[in-house]
Amino acid sequence: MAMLSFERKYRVRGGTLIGGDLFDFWVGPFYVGFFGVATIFFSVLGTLLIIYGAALGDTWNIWKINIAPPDLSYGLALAPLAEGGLWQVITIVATAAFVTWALREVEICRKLGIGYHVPIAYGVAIFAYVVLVVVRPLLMGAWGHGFPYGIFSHLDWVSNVGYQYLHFHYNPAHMLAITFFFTTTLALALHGGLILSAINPQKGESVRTPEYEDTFFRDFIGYSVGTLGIHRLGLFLALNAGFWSAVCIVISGPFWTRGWPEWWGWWLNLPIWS
Ligand code: 07D
Ligand code: 07D
Ligand code: U10
Repeated sequence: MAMLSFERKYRVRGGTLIGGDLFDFWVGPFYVGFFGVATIFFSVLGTLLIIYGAALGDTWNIWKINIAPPDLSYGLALAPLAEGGLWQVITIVATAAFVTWALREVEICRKLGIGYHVPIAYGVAIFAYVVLVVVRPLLMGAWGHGFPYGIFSHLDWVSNVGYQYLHFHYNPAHMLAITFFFTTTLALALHGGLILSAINPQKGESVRTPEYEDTFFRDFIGYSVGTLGIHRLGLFLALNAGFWSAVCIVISGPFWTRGWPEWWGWWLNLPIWS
C-alpha cells in the first residue's frame, strides 16, 4: 500500500515498551514492533491450533466447528489435548494474542504522544473475555465452565448458561449492561447524525461550526454536552457496557446460584409492604 502523504511525518522511532529499537519499523501501512511480531506469532499459532482442533473433530463446516473446554470432572487440572486440553492451550494463546495487540496499541500511542484511551477501551473487551474463560471457571472450580470455541457452539453455551439461571434477563448487572449497550448506540446515532448534518451540507450550503451543533441540542432538549463531552460520554457508555457484562456473568455461579428472578425476593420482602 502506498504511504499516505502525512505518514512520513508521524513515523517516529522510539517509545517502545521493551527491546529498544528491535522491530521498530513499518511494513506497508502497519507498525511492526516487538508486540506486532508477538501478535502475529500468537495469532498464527492460535489459528493453527484451531485448525488442528477442527481436524480432530467430525466436521469442516465453518459454522459447526467446535473446540470444547474439558469436562467438569477435570476441575482445574490440565486435560489431554483431545479432551479439552486444546481448548486450554488456545485460551492461553488467544489471551496472549489479545494482550500483545493491546500493547502494540500502547506503543503506537507513545510514538504519537497521544493518550492511552484506545488500548484502555480494548482492555475492557479483553477483561470481559478473561472473566468468561479464566476468572469465572477459576471461581467455580472447573475449566469446563468456559465457553466453547465455535460459532454456533458458543451461542448454545450462552443460551444454556442463561437458562441455568432460569431467566437471565432478571440479572440486575445484565440489565445495566444491556442499558449501556442500547444507550451507546443511541449516543452514536445522535452523534453521527449531528456531525453529518452540520459538516456535510447539501451542494451550495456552507459547513456549520460546533456552535450550531450545541445550539441544536440546547433548542431541542435545553442542554448540550459539548463537542468534547460527547466523546467522553460515548467512551464512558461503551466501557460500562463491557464492564457490566463481565460483572453479570461473574456473579452468575460464583455469587448467585439460584434463578435470577428469585434474587428480586428482597424487593417483595421489604418491610414497607407489610
Ligand atoms: C464487528 C469487529 C470484527 C470481529 C468479528 C468477529 C472470529 C471467530 C472463530 C471459527 C463485533 C471475528 C470472529 C475470529 C472465528 C472460529 C473458531 C465486532 C466486530 C467479525 N464472540 N456472540 C458473534 C466472538 C462471546 C454472542 C459473531 C469472539 C461470548 C451472540 C462472531 C468472542 C458471548 C452472538 C463472534 C465472542 C457471545 C455472537 C459476530 C470472544 C457474550 C451473535 C461478532 C473472543 C459476549 C453473533 C453466530 C461481532 C453471531 C456473535 C465472535 C464471545 C455471544 C462469530 C471472537 C461467549 C449472542 N460472536 N460471544 O460482530 O452471529 O462482534 O453468532 O470472546 O448473535 Mg460471540
Ligand atoms: C467477551 C468479546 C471479547 C473480544 C475480544 C477480541 C478477535 C480477533 C480478528 C476481525 C463482551 C476478540 C478478537 C478474535 C478478530 C479480526 C481480524 C465482549 C467479549 C477480546 N442478552 N447473556 C451478555 C443481551 C439473553 C447471557 C452481554 C441482550 C438471554 C449469558 C450483553 C439480550 C439469555 C451471557 C448481553 C440478551 C442470556 C450474556 C454480551 C436480549 C440467553 C454472557 C456482551 C435483547 C437465553 C454475556 C461477559 C459482552 C456476558 C452476556 C446482551 C438476552 C444469557 C450485555 C441485549 C435472556 C450467559 N448479554 N442473554 O459481554 O456478560 O461483550 O459476557 O434479549 O456471558 Mg445476554
Ligand atoms: C475511528 C475514528 C476516526 C477515524 C477512523 C477510525 C474509530 C476520528 C480519522 C477507525 C474506524 C474505521 C476504519 C471504521 C471500520 C472499523 C470497524 C468496523 C471495526 C472493526 C475492524 C475490522 C473488522 C478490521 C479488522 C482488521 C484488522 C485487525 C487488521 C488485520 C491486520 C493484521 C493481522 C496485520 C497486523 C500487523 C502486525 C501485527 C504487525 C505488522 C506485521 C506484518 C505487516 C506482517 C509481517 C510480519 C512480520 C514482519 C513479523 C514476522 C512474524 C513472525 C516472526 C511470526 C511468525 C510466526 C509463525 C508461527 C509463522 O474515530 O475518526 O478516522 O478511521
